[in-house]
Amino acid sequence: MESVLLSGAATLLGEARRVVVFTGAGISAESGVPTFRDDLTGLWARFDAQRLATLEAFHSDPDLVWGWYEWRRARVRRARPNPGHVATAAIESLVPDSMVITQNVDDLHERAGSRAPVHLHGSLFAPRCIAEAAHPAPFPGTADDEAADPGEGRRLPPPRCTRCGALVRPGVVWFGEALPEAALASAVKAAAACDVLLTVGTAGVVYPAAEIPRIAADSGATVIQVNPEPTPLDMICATNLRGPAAQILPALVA
Ligand code: BJW
Repeated sequence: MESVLLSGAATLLGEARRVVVFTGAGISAESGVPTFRDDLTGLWARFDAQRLATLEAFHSDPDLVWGWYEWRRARVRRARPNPGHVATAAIESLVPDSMVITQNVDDLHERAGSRAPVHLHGSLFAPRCIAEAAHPAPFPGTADDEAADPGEGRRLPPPRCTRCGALVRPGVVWFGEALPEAALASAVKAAAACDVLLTVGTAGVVYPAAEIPRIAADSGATVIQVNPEPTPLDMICATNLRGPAAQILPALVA
């Protein structure tokens, strides 16, 4: 990558007063957490999203879905934040008016020191009762439990809610489900008000999350992208830094 692009982006970031860092699965790739859409290693290259990441799938085969998410949760527990997560937390320290908005369901931003990342697609660590209207909060007792790792492709029966006996489901946002209202509202507000939005490691194809960088661009912010591959967001970005997040983000804050 041309160092002039990198130093120009670092200058823009250094001069910004309000920064949003918008992240996707690519930022956790170098921690060993698989992305979704990368050709050979992406989860959707190996697993059927319709059978695993929809409410219908959970209703029809809860043990398959719960087992798959427990396997993923165990993988994330074993992973460690990488220099990209650490640099993101450093941006938050350098720019007090900043926000990390992530589509990721892992907790690597938190473990790297980010203050309160906004999770647009929920969390692997906040399972909840499927009778959501009755129990909207994370399921008590499961959030911090040591996960049993059932192994790849193994079934595991989900626990039952201790209050009503209904099944407990993963606390993530599946296809066709609404994003958490407060998280989406604060993300939209921050995107519309920032000077610089850094979009990192996302294919930018899942909506409404993919609107976030577009809202920033439409509101006059400079959008900088970090991704080894081109994405549909290229055209709204002032700078496209092609490369892995764990190398480029530390160089941006050095
Ligand atoms: C690196 C790197 C390195 C690699 N460094 N980079 C047609 C048009 C528009 C919308 C729709 C449509 N048809 C259906 C929809 C709606 C649908 C949608 O967007 N579908 C599209 C796929 C077409 N959206 C929804 O269903 C959403 N809900 C909704 O619309 O609700 C409406 C509603 C309103 C009111 C009431 C009820 C309903 C919900 C979307 C939920 C997404 N869920 C998932 C799974 C979460 C749980 C789980 O983890 O299992 O979220 S899908 C998956 O995609 C996950 C991710 O957060 C999300 C985004 O993926 P991301 O992060 O971009 O990852 P990848 O793998 O795609 O890309 C990785 C990138 O990293 C690549 O670019 C690499 O190059 C790069 N990379 N290594 C930096 N080292």
